[in-house]
Amino acid sequence: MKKLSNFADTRIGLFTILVVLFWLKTLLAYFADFKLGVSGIFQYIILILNPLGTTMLLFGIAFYFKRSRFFYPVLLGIDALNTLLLYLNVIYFREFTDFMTIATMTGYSKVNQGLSGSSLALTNIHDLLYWADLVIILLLMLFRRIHFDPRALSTRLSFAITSIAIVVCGLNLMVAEMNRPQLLARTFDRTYIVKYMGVDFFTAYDLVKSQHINDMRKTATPSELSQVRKYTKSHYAAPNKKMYGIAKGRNVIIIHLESFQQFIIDKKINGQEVTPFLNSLYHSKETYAFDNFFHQVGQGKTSDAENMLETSTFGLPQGSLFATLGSDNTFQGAPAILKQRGGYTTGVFHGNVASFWNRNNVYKNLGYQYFFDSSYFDTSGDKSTGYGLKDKLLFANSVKYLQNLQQPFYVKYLTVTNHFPFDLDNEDKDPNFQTTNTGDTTVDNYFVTAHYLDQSVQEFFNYLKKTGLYNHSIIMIYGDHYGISNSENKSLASVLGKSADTWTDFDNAQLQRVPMMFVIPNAGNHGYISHTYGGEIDVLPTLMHLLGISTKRYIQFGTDLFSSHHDQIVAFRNQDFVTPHYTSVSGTIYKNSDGHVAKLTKAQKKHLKADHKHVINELRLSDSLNEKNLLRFYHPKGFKTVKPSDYNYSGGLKREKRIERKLGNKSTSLYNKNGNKSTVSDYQTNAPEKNHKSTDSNRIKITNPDSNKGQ
Ligand code: GP9
Ligand code: MN
Repeated sequence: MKKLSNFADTRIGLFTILVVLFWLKTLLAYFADFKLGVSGIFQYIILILNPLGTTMLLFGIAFYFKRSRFFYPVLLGIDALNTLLLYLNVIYFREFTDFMTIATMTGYSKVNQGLSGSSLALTNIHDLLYWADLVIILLLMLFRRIHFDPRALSTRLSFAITSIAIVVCGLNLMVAEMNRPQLLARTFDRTYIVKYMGVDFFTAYDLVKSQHINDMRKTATPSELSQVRKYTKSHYAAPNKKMYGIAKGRNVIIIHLESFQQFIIDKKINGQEVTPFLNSLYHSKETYAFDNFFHQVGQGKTSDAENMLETSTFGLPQGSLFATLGSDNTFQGAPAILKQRGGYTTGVFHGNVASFWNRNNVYKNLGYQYFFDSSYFDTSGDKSTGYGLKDKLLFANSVKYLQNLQQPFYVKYLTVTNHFPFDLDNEDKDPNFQTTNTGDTTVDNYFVTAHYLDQSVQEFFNYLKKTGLYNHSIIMIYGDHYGISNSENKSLASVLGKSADTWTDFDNAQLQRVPMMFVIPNAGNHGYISHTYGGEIDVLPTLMHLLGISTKRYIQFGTDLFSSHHDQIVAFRNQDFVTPHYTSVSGTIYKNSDGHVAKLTKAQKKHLKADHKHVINELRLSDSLNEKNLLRFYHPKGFKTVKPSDYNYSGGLKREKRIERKLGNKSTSLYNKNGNKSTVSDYQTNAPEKNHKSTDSNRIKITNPDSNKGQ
């Protein structure tokens, strides 16, 4: 004890004690308060070590204050402020299962998630531990048990401490990026950054990012908006009269096929179709399908696809628009427009945590009324894989929420099981399906999870048919992006009847096709497979026109796929592009018909140059719109600006039932239309986990907050 107090009497000693105590407090937060979804020994090691670097760096600032009367207050002041930051995050996390951004702290965020009075009710007895060390140290100083050390550390030594701290932070970042490549570039989830780098690092990172965004936005002017508007106006494609309104008033059911590429459609392996059900839809007369439809995502992957599909603006050149701008951006997207113009009720079903891709905030800005995330489902035991609830269970367990939604509804199902690394428990594998044997497990597994996804969709369709929802709906099915990355495409070559030796960038680009189908039952059976070239940016105007809602007044970068004026130049996020005849990859032009580098005439060259310019221009204008948040200056006729504070995703089912009661016999929910009888028993799934007892351990860690969100 004596030794310890002697130690505390030196500056370096007190510094060390405070660093260790703060480290322990952070670990307390990590293990008792935050749910970080840590899995594997490696992640635990990173988690335990990550507070050290930043704490040393911050507390070490005090050493540059040589005089005692500055050194001690600065050291304790930094400790107190850092404790406050940690503690506010603890409270915030208890309420929102998320971390505080600079925008939320400064009240700048449009999503009203400041700490409210009720947050005080979220305090816990162990919270005392966050403050106890500071109080004790202060008391010991007051009672002169800890003496002030007049000997300052030399500047050189202070600098050495700072340098060591920076090296520790650097190592931390390196190890984190090894375990989770592109952690910072993509910002999947704030939880991930805290898990790998700690709260201080996250806050500093967020500060830099928000500063950058603020700078861009401050200088934005309405005249920049008019440039964008001029472009989208001139680019507008009037609807095809034959298609306009053919799905008017119907429910919209969107099925997002995770990582699903077009080449799986109609693919046979060992004589067996990989996705027999989706194939049958693809060829059905009820379906309008597109076989030259490309994904256009950047680093934001799923979230970029969601953004394009629902706002018809591009994702960002770097990172995910949802994650970086989505908390504050003004959107004029599908959920709000359909609600305002078609009386739609809007919702999302997704078996992952709400914070992934910042959806918990973005959906409010999009105007989504319901978000059934993993907290609404039992994801325990073998019910989930890496990204959440298995697809069969997501569909099956969603209907208890779906059936109480007022019709027409606009709902989106985000599947997850067919996601890299395409792991599936043996119990979910179809014993009759034999996959490829390429020697590349990613490729071989991909077909297995795709097969599983196909069955999941089929089970859901059976339910839709059984309950009659089918005939009153338009079901839109699409793949969000590639599942097999370019680096693995060569393993795929033989499966596609090609050779790995002659594989080129052209082949990579062609593989970016994803399915796009509009299933419109009971509407004349005029469906067909269209060869029109298009991409995710084109979906919103296409869908709106099918629903009989004109798009002329909105700022949308895509054009209706059915329109004779549709723009068939498909831009990729990196400025490569595909047209019906040519494919441009890093400046090289390939001819689609034979895949060879094109020999172009002068006139063709000129034409393709113009196409490239067009691509650069639309991406630039879309970036300007989103980065500067220009839609805040745009007020299309009749559009009421979305107020995110109107939305709260807890207690969804209760809310649905309250609305049903209020509407009485005017209620249009399936449940009420079905004579107030649940349709849950109409759902048939062969998912083996369905009746498994829930276990307390989430085998694959996805956070399932024991919040009040469930019904
Ligand atoms: C996670 C899921 C996957 O919630 O949407 O996102 P991805 O990794 O495909 O972008
Ligand atoms: Mn995805």
